Amino acid sequence: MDLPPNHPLADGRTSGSPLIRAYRGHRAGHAGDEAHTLAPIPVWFMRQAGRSLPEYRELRRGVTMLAACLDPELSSEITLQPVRRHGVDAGIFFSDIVVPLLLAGVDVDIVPGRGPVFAEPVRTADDVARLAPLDPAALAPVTDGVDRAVAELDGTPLIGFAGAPFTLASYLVEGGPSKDQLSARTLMHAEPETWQALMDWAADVTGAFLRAQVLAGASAAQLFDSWAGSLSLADYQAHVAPATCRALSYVADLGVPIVHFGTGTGELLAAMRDVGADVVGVDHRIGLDEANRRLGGRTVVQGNIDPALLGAPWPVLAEHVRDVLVRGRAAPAHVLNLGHGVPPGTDPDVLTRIVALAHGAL
Ligand code: 1CP
Repeated sequence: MDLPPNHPLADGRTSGSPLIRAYRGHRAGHAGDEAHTLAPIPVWFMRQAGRSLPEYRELRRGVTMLAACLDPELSSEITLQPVRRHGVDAGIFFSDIVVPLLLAGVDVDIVPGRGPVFAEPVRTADDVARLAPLDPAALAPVTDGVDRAVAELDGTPLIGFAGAPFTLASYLVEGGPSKDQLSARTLMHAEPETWQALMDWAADVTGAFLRAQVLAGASAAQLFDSWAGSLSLADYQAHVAPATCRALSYVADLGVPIVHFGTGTGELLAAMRDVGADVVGVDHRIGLDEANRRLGGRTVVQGNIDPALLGAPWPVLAEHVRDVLVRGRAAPAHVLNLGHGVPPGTDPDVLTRIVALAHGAL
């Protein structure tokens, strides 16, 4: 299927933007010339919308996280806040990976300081059989929020996102955040059929959430498999990759660049590309030059400023960012980002300075 003719990627508003050009493998300037080394690099930050911004904390006063996600006026405004403040090259839609689960009837809450918590963890074949499909009409608050954000963003692309089936399934099985997804990984081996049914359900729900955002105006799609780093490559390929392919198949026909990100995934980078991603997000644990080597030199990379350094003195951080930019030159193209999300205590001015550095103004 083609994108609607008034979609920003179809009508030309975002197709020539630095982010989309980089996601499609183009670099500003030409390899080998001076302009190449000085060329601006597009930049955005995972979790740029949210707790590091005082204007976000102000808007969220008295509104729960999930209520904010389902209020199109709030979700669009929160999406726009970091774009206005930092001049980043993309907005990322303000929502959460558990929103489509909630919309499919799962009893989930986001507990401040903890994260998503489920009233009834999903651990047996019966539990999985009780999971309901997602009614597409339930996604209206999401598409409305995307629509409003895109209308304001003009030529700045919006990134739609969703959680990958493994990360969602690990929350569902554990009942909340966990250190190493032990119960989920046990279920994967103890009851492979139950596991596969859960993964397929999660793929359909999260795939529909991602597709809805793209059709409503997102110019790129990022799949977060934040906790995939707890898996061996063999387990990833046998028990996770097929459902991730299934989730990505929901947007594969739309022609938007697809980014795939996880943490601790140095051993999984090529496998995470091969499920159908155009761009691989890399965390801070390996250099982008090494990531590029592991990806065979043919994949666009995104990353990988260590979030811990956001709290270091500017000269220390600036040197680290320059090192990330230099290593990123090994890849066909590079979008600067963090290795994981913005920590809540980050001084937002530091993020604005990183944008200036990436754009060549510092
Ligand atoms: O009240 C609050 O402000 C709660 C904090 C918060 C926020 C701002 C949560 C709870 N989610 C969000 C928004 C959010 N979640 C975005 C917003 C857009 C942006 O990036 O600017 C995004 C992309 C997510 C995605 C998300 N949610 C991921 C994948 C990215 C990642 O950080 O790895 C994950 C794992 C979640 C689950 C989640 N939601 C919230 C928290 C604290 C967590 C992590 C809990 C855990 O440690 O397992």
